Amino acid sequence: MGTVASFEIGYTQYLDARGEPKQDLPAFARDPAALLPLYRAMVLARHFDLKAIALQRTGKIGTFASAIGQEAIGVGVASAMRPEDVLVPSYRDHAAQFVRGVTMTESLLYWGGDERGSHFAAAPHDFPNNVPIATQVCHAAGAAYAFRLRGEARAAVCLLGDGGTSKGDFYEGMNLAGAWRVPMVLVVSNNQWAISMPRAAQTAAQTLAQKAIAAGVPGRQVDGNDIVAVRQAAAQALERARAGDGPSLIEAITYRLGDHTTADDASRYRDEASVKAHWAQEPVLRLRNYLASLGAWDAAREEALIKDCAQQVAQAVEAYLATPMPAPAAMFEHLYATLPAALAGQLAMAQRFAGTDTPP
Ligand SMILES: Cc1ncc(C[n+]2csc(CCOP(=O)(O)OP(=O)(O)O)c2C)c(N)n1
Ligand SMILES: [Mg+2]
Repeated sequence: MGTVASFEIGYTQYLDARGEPKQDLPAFARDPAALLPLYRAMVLARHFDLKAIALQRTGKIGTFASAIGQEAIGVGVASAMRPEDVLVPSYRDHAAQFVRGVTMTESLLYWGGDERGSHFAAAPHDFPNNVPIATQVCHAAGAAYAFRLRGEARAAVCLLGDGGTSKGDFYEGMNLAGAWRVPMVLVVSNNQWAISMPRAAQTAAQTLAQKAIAAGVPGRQVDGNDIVAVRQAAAQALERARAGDGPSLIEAITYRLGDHTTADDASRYRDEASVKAHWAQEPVLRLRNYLASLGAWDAAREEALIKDCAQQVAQAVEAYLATPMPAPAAMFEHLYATLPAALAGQLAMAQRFAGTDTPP
């Protein structure tokens, strides 16, 4: 029997868990001026996460999905994008969104149940948070196809979880992207868990990156806690997309250090020792150690940054809490041109309940 096809999946890491370079670094990673904004963005995302969890605990927002431990993926990917590209995120991708210009106040509005939080003033082309698992891959493939059709040098960057790669929408979106060579970059945040389902139990595939191969799309793995590896892989995939060479998939290996959401208690299904061991791999300290080794970071700068982040987050929370609640009619708006009769009755009831009778 002869071999008719074969493939290899590469893995890239530049900075190891202690922040020491393992191979020659790309130019941006040798330049503290290029790395410092990335570090600041990661620290800000972590501050936001901790505050958002606290806000949920005190009833100020609804359920929240934190990105603690996954900051290098969001910041690395978004920092490689151009403003005209389009981000198609899941619900755990605020680190990427903040780099794109989405405000922390908008994010809090979203998690507080206010749809105005999905109307990003500074990132109007980016898609809103996507909660139905993997459906955003089809949206991204469609957006990327539109860019190709119009001859625009733009890319759709889709963020997805490991569990999402078990869904039909993932395979359908990838297949279309491969067949039509659309400018899509799909980044899989493999945080090892889909709620309580471990990575090993949800697919027999050796890697998630190889799922791209069947669609004729190149797939690779990177250390998702190494921002240099993530950013470099994203930049290369974006260059390919803009050059008309089609889509790519990047599997970023990371670990979900927190609960799935604030509605979850991960201690019920996973071992505390394993979580603790993964804290040694986390991305923020890794970059801080590397910056310190370049002489570009120290305790005083860290202290100043922490103060600045706390202040920025506090201001965002203040603006969120000061935003007047949407009218009850708002939840009926924008879905239909003409409200179906069954919902019209519910709208009338909501307005009676709220003491308003203004039609939407
Ligand atoms: C279509 C669909 N089915 C089920 C769910 C319930 N659900 C919410 S999150 C989740 C797990 C997703 O895991 P993964 O893709 O690895 O992303 P992560 O939450 O780890 O970032 C599931 C099954 C959903 N949101 N949408
Ligand atoms: Mg996951």
